[in-house]
Amino acid sequence: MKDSEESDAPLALWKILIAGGFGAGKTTLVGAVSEIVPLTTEETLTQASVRTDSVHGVEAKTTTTVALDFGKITLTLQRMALLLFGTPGQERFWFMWPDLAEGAVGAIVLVDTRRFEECYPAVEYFLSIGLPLVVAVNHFDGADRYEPEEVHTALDLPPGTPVVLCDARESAQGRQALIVLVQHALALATRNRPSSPLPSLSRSTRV
Ligand SMILES: Nc1nc2c(ncn2[C@@H]2O[C@H](COP(=O)(O)OP(=O)(O)OP(=O)(O)O)[C@@H](O)[C@H]2O)c(=O)[nH]1
Ligand SMILES: [Mg+2]
Repeated sequence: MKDSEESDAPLALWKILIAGGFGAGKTTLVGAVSEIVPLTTEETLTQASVRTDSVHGVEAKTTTTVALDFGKITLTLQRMALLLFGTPGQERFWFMWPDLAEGAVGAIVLVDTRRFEECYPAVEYFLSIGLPLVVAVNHFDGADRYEPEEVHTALDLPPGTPVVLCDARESAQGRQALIVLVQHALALATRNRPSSPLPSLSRSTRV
């Protein structure tokens, strides 16, 4: 391997969760930013599931994630590769969250402002396990628009928790939200444990 290739190689490989309520845009975000063809586990929402899967507010939705989404993105400047795990949004699949959170360094929680309450369980869960999180506000067409500060207050987030605006369909916006999460996780790790590095799936490894 040439020296230049070695110096360009990502130093760290982090596991990141993309979470949020049902239909908030998790699968869309993973697909928009991933540099590999994303793995998806979409199943059709059928008439039989109507009582279980409320599509109120997302009536155009025809499929839902039943296990996870998976993608990958390299942040060249940060010399970091992120493995993205999109979580399932529906309550009947929440039992998977602890397994998906295993080894994760941070989480993006997507918020659909038409249905704020849908994101509460994910926010509460990540706060309860001490996982750094960034709230990404995905303004759907026709939805009321909110400033990040208003969302921060509405969700009663701990001081310092970043809130960003992010159209999940726009790769650049998803990427920026991930960079904010990386910076936030690094800042928290430095503050809480100045001498110990953040966990990494693979350090000094070419991915
Ligand atoms: N207008 C608009 N539509 C969006 C946006 N983000 C996602 N969508 C659409 O909303 C629908 C739901 O998006 P998904 O990515 O499937 O949502 P999800 O959070 O993965 O849903 P579950 O896995 O079922 O919880 C899709 O049809 C997307 O194209 C957005 O920012 N604006
Ligand atoms: Mg999904």
